[in-house]
Amino acid sequence: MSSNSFGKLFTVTTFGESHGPAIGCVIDGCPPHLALAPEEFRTDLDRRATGKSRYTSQRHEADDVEILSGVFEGRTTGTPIALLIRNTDVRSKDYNDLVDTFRPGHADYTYWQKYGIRDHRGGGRSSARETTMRVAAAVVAKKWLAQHFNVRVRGHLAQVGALVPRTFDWDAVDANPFFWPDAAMVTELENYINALRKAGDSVGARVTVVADGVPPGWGEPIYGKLDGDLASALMSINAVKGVEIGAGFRSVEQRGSEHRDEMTPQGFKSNHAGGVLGGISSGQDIVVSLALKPTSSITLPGHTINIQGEPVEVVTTGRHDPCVGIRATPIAEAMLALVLMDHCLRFRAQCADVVSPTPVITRR
Ligand code: EPS
Repeated sequence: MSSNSFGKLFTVTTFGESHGPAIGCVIDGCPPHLALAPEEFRTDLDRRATGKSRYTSQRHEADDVEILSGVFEGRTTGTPIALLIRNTDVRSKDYNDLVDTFRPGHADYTYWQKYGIRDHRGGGRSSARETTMRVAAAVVAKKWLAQHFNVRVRGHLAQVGALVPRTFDWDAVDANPFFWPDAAMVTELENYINALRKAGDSVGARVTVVADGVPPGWGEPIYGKLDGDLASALMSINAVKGVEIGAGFRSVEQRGSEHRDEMTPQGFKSNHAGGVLGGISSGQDIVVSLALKPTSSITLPGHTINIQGEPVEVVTTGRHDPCVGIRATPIAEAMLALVLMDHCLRFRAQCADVVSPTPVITRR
């Protein structure tokens, strides 16, 4: 009932709370013989972490991964891989005023109404801290997919408030704290976020993730559609309010003559489908965008109620992100990689020996 696991053949279960002793995950179904060491988690966990720039929450977590099981002499064994990260920088007193008050726009109210009990410290289980384990699990998936299929999963911030990149360069993305693809705009972005923080407010964002190298055939035709599972996985990230595959909502204004991705022996002429046709990968890039809402924890006073249902004013103090979208790129990449890994294994289970007479046409 609690839905802390996802995936069918490559399953990931996460556990832990933001201010508890530790967070962790169990990955089940990972193929054996993949070399895996604790240091390999460092790069992606650092890309996702708080406190790496002035533009995110100043909580400084060590994010050191302990591999508790599933790896023997540096290789996965095919048994469940348990990963643990101990929380090292909790400051629970920031949450003392929230014991019986619900932050508007937050999960405080719904958790309380559903369970009648909640860990108010750091948002407990509803905190973005949980996404650390998704990123850790995806390190395993990304590595296996790259080794076996040359699949590469990348992402970037595509919009912050009204700001959109004016140029695009993948090389710029990891060279600034925003995962922003237009290096010339980074100062503008810095000023924008600084002003926002000063005003005690927050803003929404758009993140785009892309996987290349995915062969045709991954995904299932009806209830296990690749795009359906991607939408579900990406929507499960904190603060996500919308997911688009390919042209997404732009499809509304398109004509069929524009949207259909015409095919030639040399390849597809466009990729409005975002690499998925009929729920199954086409061999084109998988392209997914997500809309993240503005952080609800802001220092501007707002109206809310307490657990008695009385009106109160709330001001959220503590170490919050003025734009959660800034840190969402590695998390979105992780969910894309995890869904692809699961569908890759599902494809192998049913269709690995299918031979198509038609050559795979080149990706666009
Ligand atoms: C978060 C609030 C902040 C962030 C946290 C997510 O936590 P705290 O109030 O305990 O400082 O730092 O993010 C992380 C710790 C993380 O690793 O992503 C929230 O309300 O979701």
